[in-house]
Amino acid sequence: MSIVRLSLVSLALLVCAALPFAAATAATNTLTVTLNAENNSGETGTATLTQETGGVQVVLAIKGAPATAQPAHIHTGTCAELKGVVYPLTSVTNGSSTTVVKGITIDQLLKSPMAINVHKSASDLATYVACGNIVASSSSM
Ligand SMILES: [Cu+2]
Repeated sequence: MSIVRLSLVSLALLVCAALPFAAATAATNTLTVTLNAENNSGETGTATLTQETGGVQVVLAIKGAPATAQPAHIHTGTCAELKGVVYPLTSVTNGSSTTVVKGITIDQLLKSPMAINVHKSASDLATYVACGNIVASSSSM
């Protein structure tokens, strides 16, 4: 009898303790990253990240982009100091690109500095035409 009562109290405490934790760690389902022009490219746009079951869908929409394929990646670091490529994205063609990066979550991308950048062309990777830092938006907090 007293053991049952104690168990119920423990259970109630456990639920009370878990609820605020669950609310504070709600998964990020969507995130919009603003892509700013670099090197006077005139290319600006957005990257829309959507959490799917098996990964993150990344949709790039860029104004002022040429028909020529422009390589795009998720890099570690920031636009001010880009580091290595961690996830290649589908090259941007006529301003659009859609990729599902498998096996990751948006929250994982937010844990350390990362940025999405677009290169001028496959033959001129050194010239960046657009970049945006992956940071949490205020609406998702
Ligand atoms: Cu890159």
